[in-house]
Amino acid sequence: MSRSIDRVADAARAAGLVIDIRRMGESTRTAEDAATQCGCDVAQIVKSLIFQGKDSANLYLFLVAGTNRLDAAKAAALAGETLVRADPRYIRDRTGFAIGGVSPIGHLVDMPTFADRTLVAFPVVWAAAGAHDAVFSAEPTALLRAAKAVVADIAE
Ligand code: 5CA
Repeated sequence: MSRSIDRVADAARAAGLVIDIRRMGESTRTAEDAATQCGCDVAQIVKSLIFQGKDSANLYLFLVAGTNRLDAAKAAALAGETLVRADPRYIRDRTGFAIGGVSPIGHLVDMPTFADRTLVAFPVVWAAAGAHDAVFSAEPTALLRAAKAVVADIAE
């Protein structure tokens, strides 16, 4: 297993979240790809979107249901500053995950985390596990607790 996947497994264990990380052997880079591989609705895929403060460069993690779009104004209000999409290399350096494999848990650094409240309605959700073909499923409330996410209205 890659170090990135190991970090996800370690973070889950530390949070008391029991997960089964699966390497699908096919791309799970996008929510659509992941839903195809997991055999679930796209809405049940947790997108892990990293934004940064326009001036501060602080990173923020937004966990968004696969069919929803992050509302920029709501996200900025929660962060308390104007946000811009983070640069892929900066994301990799600071989180330890490449885009397409960014997990909700196991980042190199802690960052304020906010979660789309529509996720909690599902019995199970699927999220990236640190690689382009790695995913895990979890009960959403338990996952969001492990991610230390503030559950909020963040979708458009
Ligand atoms: N593995 C899947 C879900 S399990 C996954 O990681 N999906 S994702 O939505 O969390 O990650 C892809 C997201 O990365 C895209 O929705 C997009 O918001 C973001 N992204 C894609 N390209 C870039 C880029 N060049 N710079 C910053 N963010 C990007």
